[in-house]
Amino acid sequence: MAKMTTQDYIAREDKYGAHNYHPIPVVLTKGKGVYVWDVEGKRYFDFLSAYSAVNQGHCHPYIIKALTKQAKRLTLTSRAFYSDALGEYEEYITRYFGYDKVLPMNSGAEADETALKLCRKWAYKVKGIKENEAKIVVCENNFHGRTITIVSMSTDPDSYGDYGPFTPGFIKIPYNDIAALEKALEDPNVAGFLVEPIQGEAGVYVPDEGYLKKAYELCKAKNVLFIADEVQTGLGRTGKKLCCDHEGVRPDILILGKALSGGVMPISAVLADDPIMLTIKPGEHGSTFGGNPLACKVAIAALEVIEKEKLAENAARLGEIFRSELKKIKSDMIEVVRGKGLLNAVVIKPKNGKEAWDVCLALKENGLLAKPTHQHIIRFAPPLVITEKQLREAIDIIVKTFELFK
Ligand code: IF1
Repeated sequence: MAKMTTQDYIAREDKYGAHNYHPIPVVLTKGKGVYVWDVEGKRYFDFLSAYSAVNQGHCHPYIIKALTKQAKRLTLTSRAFYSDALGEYEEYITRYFGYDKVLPMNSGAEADETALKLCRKWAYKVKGIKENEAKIVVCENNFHGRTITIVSMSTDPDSYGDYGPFTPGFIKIPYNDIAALEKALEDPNVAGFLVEPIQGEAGVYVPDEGYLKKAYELCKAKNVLFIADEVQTGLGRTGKKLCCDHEGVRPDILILGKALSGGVMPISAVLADDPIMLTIKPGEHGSTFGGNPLACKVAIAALEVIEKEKLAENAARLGEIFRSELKKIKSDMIEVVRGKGLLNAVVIKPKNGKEAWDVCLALKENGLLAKPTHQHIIRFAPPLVITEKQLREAIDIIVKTFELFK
């Protein structure tokens, strides 16, 4: 049979797969570190990192070793029984982030859902809010996942359109707006404030210096839980272990996902101290794969890599270089460059009918993969293992590509 081409692979996916994505037309078959290869053998810099799930680089050998070793021993017991791996992981991750306990889940959305349930349970059992009256404050332009309750919090019609009726109990306020939060917290039924320390999907919106700290203090003053969704911003991505660390904020509930597995399988987690975590009793929450032995060993390895290879420090240093080099580019298509650590974005001003999508297609031709979000914003987020030499090569590709749109 003739070798399949890129078009053949795309046509097959189109025929048999749901059309819930519109990918950049490249078919990947191999990944290693900061590079991915397509089926034609072409190598690319991966500047999306699976939306920050492969902070440790593609197929990191240390993580793959942990995966393959455990995969031959025991992958899943369910929580009907104990396993030797779960307690080891629970102790490791709670010490790593400084919390009493962890509730292990699989996808980021499941972790966000778990955090919402924890917050409501705490509202009724501890804060004393009347049953079914608890409210949670969220920010406009948020992204926390794709379940019906999570899109009930969304202000993006692409996320919530035609998925009603929606889960009640959410108050939406502008992001990075302390006055709006202060006003919302006057409602005595508010139990929690769920926020992304940087809004990723919205286009890498970095809030004002001090926003997270002030927000945290307002929540504490009103006995409201500060819930940080660090699924995308956590695990070294913004130049610190957690993005909240930039402001010394310790969330009451911490939500992790994506790079918690180094991109080898879905692993997410919710961390909290006993007064919150122990409000959920046996049989009141769970999941078949949550805390499976394979995930436990993979997550320990993924976290070890972040520490041992100083990925947060690398992200902080190289992020500065990235933003300063991109700000030098003379292009009337570049409106603004913003970000923190190696979570960055460029806002594109359309020109002669060309927009962010066209720039991404040209970047692909030049050997770098990135994808627009919200039409005009290109997110640049390479694996945190990238070296300065590789980063400068990638910057050269970006500079060269914008030259094409002069
Ligand atoms: C898609 C976005 C990024 C997240 C935050 C929870 C989740 C995500 C802050 C849910 C997931 C992913 C989902 C993926 C694309 C990607 C994405 F554009 F959708 F929003 F990264 F910005 N909290 N984000 O960013 O985690 O259930 O996906 O494991 O749905 O297209 P998940």
